[in-house]
Amino acid sequence: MVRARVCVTTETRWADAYVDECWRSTGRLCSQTCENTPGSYHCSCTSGFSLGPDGKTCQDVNECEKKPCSQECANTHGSYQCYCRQGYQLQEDGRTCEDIDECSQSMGSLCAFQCINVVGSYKCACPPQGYTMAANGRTCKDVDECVSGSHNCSVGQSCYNLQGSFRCLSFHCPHNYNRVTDMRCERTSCPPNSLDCPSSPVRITYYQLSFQTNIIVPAQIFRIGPSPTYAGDHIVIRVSKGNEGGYFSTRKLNSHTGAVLLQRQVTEPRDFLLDVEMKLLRQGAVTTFLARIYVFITSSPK
Ligand SMILES: [Ca+2]
Ligand SMILES: [Ca+2]
Repeated sequence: MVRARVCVTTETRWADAYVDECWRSTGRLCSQTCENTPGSYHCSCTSGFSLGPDGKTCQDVNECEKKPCSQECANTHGSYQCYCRQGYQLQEDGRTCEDIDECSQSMGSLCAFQCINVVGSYKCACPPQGYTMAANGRTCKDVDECVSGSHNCSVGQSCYNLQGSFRCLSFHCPHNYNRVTDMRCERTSCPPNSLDCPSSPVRITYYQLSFQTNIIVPAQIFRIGPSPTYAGDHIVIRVSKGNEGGYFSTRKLNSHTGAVLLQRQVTEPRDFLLDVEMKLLRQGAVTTFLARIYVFITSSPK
């Protein structure tokens, strides 16, 4: 019995000297981590927290005060999160925001003509001449130079607007023709004994047509026929000038209507001036009419 009592006393003394406050305390001494030390203890906090003035409470550290993010910082309990503004993306370091190259990511769908990457955003551009940016900021619309007055046509010329450009056209009437309207010349009466005059066109009419490159061919682009028509009318049409490349052909739709077709694909913008001659056989007489047709092939709209 005596030996046992001595043993207990010794054990108690040892425990008094090396008491572990962290384990012995019924209440929590530290809000997070308690570390026992010889004769005492101290509290510590995990990353993102700092020990408060009372030496036991851990308080959230507002990391954003040290500005760790290149753009936006949001403090969270025990940590923080970086955010980027629109047009930027967070890098792998979790802090740095870098510009998004919208142009290369969108595969050309953002802008109709040209996409230009800028820091934090992007912008669309139009060809330097002939187009302006539409209100949507994405597509380009043709400038109508003839309406805006930015054309350089002379007083005697007509301005004709095209996608991305314009043309100044002159409509001349040959010397034995009268100008009836801006676009029409009519032959004066033939001098007696003239051989050429009766077979020359009684009327020359100008037309302008415009198409985009690479339209599907064959495409009927023009119709011609007498007006009014009479029973028994018969016409013969041909392209008498301007079809050196064989781009055009004619077709008779019925006895008094002919058509001009674009039969060969035009891949590059170019201008044509076609003379389409129609001979009308009516009551035994032949009369010639001439349609002088400007055909403008423009590049596809941007
Ligand atoms: Ca950008
Ligand atoms: Ca134009």
